[in-house]
Amino acid sequence: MSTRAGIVTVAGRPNAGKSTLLNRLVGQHLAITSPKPQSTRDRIVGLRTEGDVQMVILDTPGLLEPQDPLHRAMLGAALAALREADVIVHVVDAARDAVAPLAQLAGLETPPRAPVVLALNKGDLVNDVRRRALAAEHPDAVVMSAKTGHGMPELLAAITAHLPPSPFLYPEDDLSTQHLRFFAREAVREAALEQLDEEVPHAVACEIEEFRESSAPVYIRAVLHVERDSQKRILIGSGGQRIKAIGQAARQRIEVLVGGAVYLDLWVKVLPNWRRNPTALARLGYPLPPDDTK
Ligand SMILES: Nc1nc2c(ncn2[C@@H]2O[C@H](COP(=O)(O)OP(=O)(O)O)[C@@H](O)[C@H]2O)c(=O)[nH]1
Ligand SMILES: [Mg+2]
Repeated sequence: MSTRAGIVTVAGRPNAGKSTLLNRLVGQHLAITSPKPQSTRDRIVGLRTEGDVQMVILDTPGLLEPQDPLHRAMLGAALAALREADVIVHVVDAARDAVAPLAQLAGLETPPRAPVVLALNKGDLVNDVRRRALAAEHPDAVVMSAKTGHGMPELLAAITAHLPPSPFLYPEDDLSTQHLRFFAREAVREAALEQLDEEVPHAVACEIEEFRESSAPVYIRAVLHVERDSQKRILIGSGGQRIKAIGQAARQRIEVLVGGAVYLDLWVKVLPNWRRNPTALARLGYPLPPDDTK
């Protein structure tokens, strides 16, 4: 049997539905999805193996003009994933955004090297008239919905057509190349994101200080870092209610990922201005790109 395999980078503006698409392609909730923008901060790797095709899917932070060093790290991660791609899936929120060239969104002088499949997402939110207009205007695009699964066969076929012949790169049963520890961090961050409003979610980072997979229940000590005391108080909530709710939701998610009981020891600490501090960014998993000169 001749197989195909390669790197499929999912890119686009914030909130287009990239992480929802990664989760659908993998068949498991690996990446944080949220109506709040900028929930994805670094690249998430998902694997999809079906029949004779293996996709190494890279979910990326949304392409946007960086406002601070954290954003520069996020953009750097997205651009690196574009450079690695065999195929790029450019996800557009068809209900909200106009279709702009990916190079323009990414601030690139030349288009990316890899072929681009245009995925007009949130098709479930557009009416038939607009759907027909979109299809006429972008005949090569796939109108789809990462939420409902509509259009997935067409999208998979369009991606597969660009994948090179190659042996599989990872074991067929693997869902990711990243470790549970990474996804535990993301699960805690996702639970925090859901419980917080306004600007606070952007100031939250999670660090897994200890991950003892061999103990039963699995023992995890996690710290939620915020930038200011006022944010710490919000995160803890009156009588510790909010942090308790975050911990409970996060634990349940991690238990699905590890397939067993988890003890989550969750702390909140202030790490002043971490979003602007290159050393703190690197420690929290968001290193600035090597060519960052600002
Ligand atoms: N109605 C609808 N909502 C979607 C679809 N795909 C994603 N969303 C929602 O759009 C928001 C942003 O999704 P997310 O995957 O986090 O976007 P990302 O920032 O591009 O990764 C979330 O609230 C998703 O539930 C879709 O096909 N239809
Ligand atoms: Mg995302």
